[in-house]
Amino acid sequence: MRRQLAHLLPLLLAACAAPAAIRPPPGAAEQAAAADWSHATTVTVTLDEFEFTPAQFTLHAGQPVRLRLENVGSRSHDFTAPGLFGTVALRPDTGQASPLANGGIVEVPFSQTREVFLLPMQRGSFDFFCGKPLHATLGMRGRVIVD
Ligand SMILES: [Cu+2]
Repeated sequence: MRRQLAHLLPLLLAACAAPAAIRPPPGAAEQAAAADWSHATTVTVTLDEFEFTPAQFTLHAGQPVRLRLENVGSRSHDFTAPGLFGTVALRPDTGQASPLANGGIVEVPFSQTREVFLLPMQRGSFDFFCGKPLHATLGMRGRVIVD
């Protein structure tokens, strides 16, 4: 038994270290390729201690968006939204910066800005929060409505 645990331990540690990747929704690649990204609407969300501004905003299904995440605070924050990112098409050149590979988390170091170009594909209400310890409890949470 002890031997078996020793074999499993590295696997368990690896699973804890890296957030699970999120699969893009069916048809995302085709929608991303067909979208007119040059007409993406810019939506800016600021991250600060300890709030998102705005804490609620609306996106429109089928309309490309440039989501600008500006950290204006003095600590590192993130924008964690696995539910939202699991229902969008990302601009094809997103590559390494894809929040899908990182479990739906966009890290935003302090005084920096991150941009994600996305095309909402599913109407609904999606919660987001900051995953840094206690930040969500202190107020860093919000909601995206896709209509
Ligand atoms: Cu935070």
